[in-house]
Amino acid sequence: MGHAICEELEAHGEKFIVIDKNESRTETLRDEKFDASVGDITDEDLIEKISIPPTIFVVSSDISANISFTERVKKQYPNVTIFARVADESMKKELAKKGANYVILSQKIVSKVVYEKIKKLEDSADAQKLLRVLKETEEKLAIIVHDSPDPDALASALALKYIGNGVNVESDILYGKSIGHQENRSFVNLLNIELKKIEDTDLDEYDKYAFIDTVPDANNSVSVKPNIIIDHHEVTASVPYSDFALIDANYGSTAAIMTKFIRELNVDIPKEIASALLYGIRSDTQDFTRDTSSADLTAAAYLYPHVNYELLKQITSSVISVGTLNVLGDAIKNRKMKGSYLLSNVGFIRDSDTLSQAADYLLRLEGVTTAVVYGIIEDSGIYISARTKDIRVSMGEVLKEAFKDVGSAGGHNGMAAAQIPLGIFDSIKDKDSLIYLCEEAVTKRFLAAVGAEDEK
Ligand SMILES: [Mn+2]
Repeated sequence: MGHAICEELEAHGEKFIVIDKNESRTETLRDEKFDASVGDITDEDLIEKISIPPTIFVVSSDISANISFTERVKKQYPNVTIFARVADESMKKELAKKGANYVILSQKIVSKVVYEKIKKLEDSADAQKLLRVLKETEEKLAIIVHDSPDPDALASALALKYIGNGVNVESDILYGKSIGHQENRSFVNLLNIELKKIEDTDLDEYDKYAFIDTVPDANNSVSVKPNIIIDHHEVTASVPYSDFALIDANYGSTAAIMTKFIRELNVDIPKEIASALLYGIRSDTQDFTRDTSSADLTAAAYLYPHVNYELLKQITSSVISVGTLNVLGDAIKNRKMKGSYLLSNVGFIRDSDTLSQAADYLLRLEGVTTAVVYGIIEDSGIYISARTKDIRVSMGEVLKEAFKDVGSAGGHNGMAAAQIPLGIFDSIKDKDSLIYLCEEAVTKRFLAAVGAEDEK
């Protein structure tokens, strides 16, 4: 029976260890590349010898040994989930009394069913753990989103605030810089999302900090010890320890992760939250066309019946601002082509969100596979936004390669952004010279990074 379970877990890519008292069987398991070691569950010290995982299958053929082992584990580790094997129905009760969460009748074992049960259990364990950490908040929780929060970040923050409210935890949503994109602004206004700017808040007012759709030290302007981190971006640098972390790049959006929590916690979902989350999923996955996982689709399907469509429509049909239109105009006018690379310098701008919209737009131009739009924000830095249709390159990696030694960069395969502080151009006071030098620096570094400097 143990072997069937191993195969099932292996097939799902789960990590596990096998303990068997029979040495030659352990050998065989190792030959099959399972992580197996010799150990006997009747050995009173076994629990001390192995590190106890969150889920254990106790499926030896010695039923009374299964029962006593279950009892011993549960005494020391009441939170461990145990699947234990019994011989017949009559022993089910006894095992349940000893603390087994699930009882497997040897003749009825269907490993697939068992696996599905664990998966559900693990999932709800995540949501329960999040709730436990939230409940530990004594003063107030700070929910920190990235500097220029997008609908995914804001919807997810809203959902966390809502889950917190349910257990009497007060929280504020904090952001660093600006909400530039007009769609994001109307998202905030229509949903009445209350936001605080980090520079206007005293971070000491809070005793717990949650990072949502971002991780500490990435694209946000705070350095506090995180308690909660929920994100779906690929993280390359090490993330500081937190009481609760779910960072999973398999999700196309953080909103899908938050939807999963709401489902698992079995709480009602208000229409505004459902609408916000659905909008977040749709915008991060570009209407399910980019980095979409089945989890995003499942979450969306769950949200649909709870959504306020009128509200969604209002957000989507928001008007384009004059500022954005001007940047778009400049981006079109100043575009330069190098092979299928389009680069456009839009000069001085007020907010960096307009760059990504311009890059998105220019990517639609015939013959363009990659669009890079950049501009300068006074007293701040050079902002660069890049988009590509070329599936062979990762824009995130390209921008890192190009600008990491003079600034910061990051992103996904198809889209990325970078920033260069103006410090290096400090001595240049004349705006036109600055625009020229910025163009030279960005173009040269970008083309070198993609290996296109000599292409004409
Ligand atoms: Mn996101």
